[in-house]
Amino acid sequence: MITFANYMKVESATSRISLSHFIEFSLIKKNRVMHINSRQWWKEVIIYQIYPRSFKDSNGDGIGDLRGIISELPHLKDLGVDVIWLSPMYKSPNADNGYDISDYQDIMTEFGSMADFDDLLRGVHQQGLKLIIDLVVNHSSDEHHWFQESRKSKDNPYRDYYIWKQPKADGSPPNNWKSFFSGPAWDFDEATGEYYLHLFDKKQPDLNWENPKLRHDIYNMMHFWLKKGVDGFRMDVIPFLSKDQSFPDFNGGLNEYANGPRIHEFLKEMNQEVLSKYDIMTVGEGFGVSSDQAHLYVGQNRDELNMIFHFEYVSIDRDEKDFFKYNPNWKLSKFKEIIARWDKAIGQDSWNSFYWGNHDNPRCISRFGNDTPQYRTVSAKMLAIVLMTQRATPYIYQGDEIGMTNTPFNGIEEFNDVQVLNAYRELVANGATENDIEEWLKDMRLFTRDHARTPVQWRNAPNAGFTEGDKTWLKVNPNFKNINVENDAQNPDSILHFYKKMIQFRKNNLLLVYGDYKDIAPLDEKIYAYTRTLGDDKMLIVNNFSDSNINFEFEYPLSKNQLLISNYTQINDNKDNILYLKPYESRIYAL
Ligand code: ISL
Ligand code: CA
Repeated sequence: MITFANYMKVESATSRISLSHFIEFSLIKKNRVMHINSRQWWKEVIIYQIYPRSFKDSNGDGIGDLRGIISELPHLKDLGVDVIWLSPMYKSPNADNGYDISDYQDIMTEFGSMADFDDLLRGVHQQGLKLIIDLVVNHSSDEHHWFQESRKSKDNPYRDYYIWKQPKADGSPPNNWKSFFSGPAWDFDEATGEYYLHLFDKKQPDLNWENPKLRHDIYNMMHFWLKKGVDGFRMDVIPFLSKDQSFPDFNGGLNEYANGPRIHEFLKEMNQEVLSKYDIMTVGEGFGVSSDQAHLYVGQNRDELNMIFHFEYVSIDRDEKDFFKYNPNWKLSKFKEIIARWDKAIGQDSWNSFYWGNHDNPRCISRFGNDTPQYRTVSAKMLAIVLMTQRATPYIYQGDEIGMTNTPFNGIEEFNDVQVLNAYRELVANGATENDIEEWLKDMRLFTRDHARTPVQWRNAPNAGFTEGDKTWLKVNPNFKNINVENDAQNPDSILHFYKKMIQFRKNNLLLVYGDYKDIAPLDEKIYAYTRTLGDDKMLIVNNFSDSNINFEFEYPLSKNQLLISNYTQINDNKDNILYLKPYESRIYAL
């Protein structure tokens, strides 16, 4: 196997590159000059998401915490990632595991103290890494003092920090909006006789972004964290901040809350007041943002966000009408159409992100790969190749680097997620039979967010070495005896070592960051094949997304010494221009 030796050493991805937007950066490569428009550090990094509750417990209470993360920073350094995104670590009563914040400038008791956070940030920076934190400002907790005040009286100074409305004449809610976590999005509050809006749990009241005082307080809070030195934000359900002030009835689509009339005004204001003053990165959770709308959020001349996570390809196996129903008919061609359409929409003056999973989705190997013992390792490696060869910033979700899989959840008592528990309560309240519940549980077992939240499997030890205590807040996947970090670290052919290799491979090849993307077999239902091109350099990436052997015909014959990476140790020789691909085989060629 050859390395891409003809590439000059590029600057380390995290090194600071000019802030200005239309900088043209020249790379001298051999005797040619390669021009890369708008080179930015946040396009060149690899990001790793930590869900603190499930990452590592330091004090034996069965709940992950900040000191646990500190103890595993060497694992992340060794893996080779550049940036850590930390899911919420703020003070919270945990109705939604920290996505319900009761104090934006304090730390969740179970996770530690502000001193622990400062140590974590220092430790991250000492390792040469960066830390971005979650910004959850569509809603707060109902236990936030703003809401405690707000609900007291109609003339309380904090009343307008939230969205209060009169009941309809018959006493019913102001409109038909539904909560993502079951039931109406409105809750009646006896004290003042009005409803408040909550798009998520009733313990997550929506903040009123129409109120300039609220916006100002949020900006100050952001300055507080940025002055500490955090390197950016992942912004929770950011397209939801602005609401149509006529509060019209909706047809029930999940996307209808997104892209409200003032969203871009708010984001521009946030950028001007806060973001533009620091060398940081931002990624918005782009729920409900279509490829046509993407550039409005992330266009380089828009002064809003650097990139968003879109939902289209990660939702491809879900029923269009029911988010929690499996769509057995999803097609690889559709997946590829989505990737290509977004690539085009992003164009040369915006930027994109790519992720196979996060704390809201089942494990990617179980969805897009194959989690049977025979194919888990190769398919996980194939997904790593795809992740590291997209024209987008790659995000690795904790545990994916060792190929963690979905967990067998059985009865309702094994689930934890508010989304599942609320839905269950609603079913029971509506008189569902045991059979109805069993049917519904089938979908939950496929799609529950709990799959992503089981403790990270560190060792073949009680509770997977996640905790020294005798219990964990959510069950440990029973496959931890084989699937764990220690095992993978010892085995040179492991998924973990492959991730390390792919991370370095991406970092050594700016082509993989900036090169043009072209799908060369868009209609194939088993093969995902594309090229990346930068100047005179070109790579071909071929992936077999099926469990069968496939003969893939390329334009012309490829020789063995053009092969840069493969996820199999033994590969079949090509014959003429035919590649004989094994199940889930993935190869990268230099063209
Ligand atoms: O997770 C989902 C489906 O499985 C989505 O409906 C999810 O609620 C949506 O993507 C918004 O997610 C974000 O905001 C929520 C929080 O529960 C999620 O964890 C967070 O990523 C409310 O803050
Ligand atoms: Ca703990």
